[in-house]
Amino acid sequence: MPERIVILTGSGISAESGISTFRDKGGIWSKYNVNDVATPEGFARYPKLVLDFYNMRRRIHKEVQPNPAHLALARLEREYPGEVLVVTQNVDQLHELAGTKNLIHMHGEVFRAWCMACDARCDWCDDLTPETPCPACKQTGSFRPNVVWFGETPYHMDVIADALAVASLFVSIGTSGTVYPAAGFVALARRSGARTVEINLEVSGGARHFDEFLHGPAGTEVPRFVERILAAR
Ligand code: BJW
Repeated sequence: MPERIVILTGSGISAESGISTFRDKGGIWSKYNVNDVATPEGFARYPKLVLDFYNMRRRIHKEVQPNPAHLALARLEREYPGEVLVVTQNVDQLHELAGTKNLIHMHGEVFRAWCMACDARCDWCDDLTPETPCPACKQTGSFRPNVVWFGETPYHMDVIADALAVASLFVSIGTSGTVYPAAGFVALARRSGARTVEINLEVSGGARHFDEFLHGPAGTEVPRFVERILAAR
């Protein structure tokens, strides 16, 4: 029976590429009110503020490159004989740029847009304003970044649940374990019999559910961990 690995990544994996995390000192939520910029209610109240926030994020994300942690996960997928699924909470493109193929963006993607009026989704690299019409239905005011805000349902939960139920190894990298449902994945995987490993600068909210902790920067610890898995197979 081939081994199945599920890897959950959070903003910490992209920190060494130059993307801010959310809750660390100086992180995004220390500069922006989460209720204003990351909820449907915030978008209804302050559409320009929210779209400008994501325009700024999109511009930063255009400039960054994958770091050794993203590259190591892509190598793991290429060289590991079993199945490797990366579930990222990140809206950046760094896993794709590194070469990862079996990838789920559970919180959406900043380079895609979604029309809440007609449900069309499309790639989107430019700035958005409240006057930007949806290319499909031409309506304005409902066209927004295709990201998952608080109170909205993350993407592909059924596929993720199936993968967690059969995982033999679950690895969490660079996430604080404070946002659900992602924060609950480790407990689900462990209940299904998976070995659980955390890679982080500090102990996360789900610490008690992990069998092993690798504390250090993802750019150093992930390549080392991948090397170990590939050597042991
Ligand atoms: C390094 C490092 C380095 C740094 N190397 N490591 C009460 C109880 C339970 C749940 C709820 C509740 N009230 C409401 C809820 C639900 C709510 C929730 O979880 N709230 C909590 C805050 C309490 N969740 C939701 O609403 C979600 N939807 C939902 O639950 O729907 C219901 C449903 C569930 C299941 C099935 C079906 C339906 C939606 C959550 C949406 C989150 N959205 C955001 C914004 C996305 C778009 C964008 O990017 O702008 O997602 S918020 C933000 O947090 C973003 C992230 O993906 C997410 C997680 O953050 P992350 O990545 O963990 O970042 P940090 O900053 O927290 O941590 C960084 C970590 O990296 C730290 O640990 C550092 O140590 C580490 N680090 N440098 C290694 N170099």
